[in-house]
Amino acid sequence: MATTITITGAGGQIGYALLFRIAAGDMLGAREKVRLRLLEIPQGLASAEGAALELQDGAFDLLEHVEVTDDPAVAFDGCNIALLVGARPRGPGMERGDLLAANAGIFGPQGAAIAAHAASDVRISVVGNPANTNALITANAAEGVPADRFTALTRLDENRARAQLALALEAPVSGIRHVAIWGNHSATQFPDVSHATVDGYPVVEALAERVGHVPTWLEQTFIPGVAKRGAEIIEVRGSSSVASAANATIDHVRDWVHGTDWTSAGVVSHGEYGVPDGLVCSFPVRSVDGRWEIIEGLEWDAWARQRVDASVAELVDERETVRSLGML
Ligand code: NAX
Repeated sequence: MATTITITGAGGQIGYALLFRIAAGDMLGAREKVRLRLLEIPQGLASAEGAALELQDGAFDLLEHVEVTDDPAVAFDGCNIALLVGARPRGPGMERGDLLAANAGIFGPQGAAIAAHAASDVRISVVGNPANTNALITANAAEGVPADRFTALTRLDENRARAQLALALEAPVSGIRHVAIWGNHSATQFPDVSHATVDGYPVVEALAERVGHVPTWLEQTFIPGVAKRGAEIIEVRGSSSVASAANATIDHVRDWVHGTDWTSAGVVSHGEYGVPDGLVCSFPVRSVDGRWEIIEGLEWDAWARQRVDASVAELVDERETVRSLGML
């Protein structure tokens, strides 16, 4: 049986970068057939339909079916994997509350449609920003779907962090492991190298031989470099991250389905590391038997604790804003 994958915002940039890699088997493997459901708003339908024509022209062996729709009930019918990419961007003069409210108006109904129509094993990955709080809203609206099925993408942040360390250490990125992203997918996130290794050797010790005073480098170069990489891409490229975001989405789902002993993802907190219950917060996670588990018992110093607390405070604030608007 094929896996049914719903991609919202499929007519947008990330959607275009995702579809062909999914059809080629990069996400679920070279033996798993896929059925794609492309959800768009009416203004985006033509672009999604064009992508569907190109998918036909790819003659992908694994691609069983493509459907384009603007109806969430059709898009999520029988869905096993939902990639929620389409979101409302911040427009001119829009306050943060307006942005959260506009997205609650998208992700709430999509959560309800997932609960009503998706397959019982559905897994949801929210890419559209603000990703963590959008995932929270989706989970809240999807009555009956277990909370552990909802995630927000922070894998792009982790990939960026590993790449920056590889550059600083002049080491292959494949040797850099156990980097963690904590908190919100925003400028407050905490990319944490305290448990990271390069070829099995502590990254912090390797950095000391390269960058001088490691805490200064982390504070002034590494953390802002990772957290603001999206803005750097916009400045250099003239457009936001697309292929790297699609790549991270594929990494995230592949590891969720096939397993990994360490990555980072926004998942629903049960109070781990003092993060308030119910928030969708990025943690270091492993995937075992198709389920994410938060990696517990990691030790932090006071500086790291304060960094995580600041990002978690932002998530609490976003949740309060959405609640005060009556949308949660
Ligand atoms: P685009 O503007 O190119 O595409 C978004 C698409 O979503 C549009 O085609 C639009 O018509 C559609 N859409 C809007 N509302 C919809 C709805 N209710 N149902 C279905 N489709 C809807 O943006 P793109 O560059 O593809 O980025 C998509 C989202 O990813 C943005 O919110 C962006 O901020 C976010 N990102 C998240 C990242 C992450 O790591 N979590 C990194 C990359 C990216 O910034």
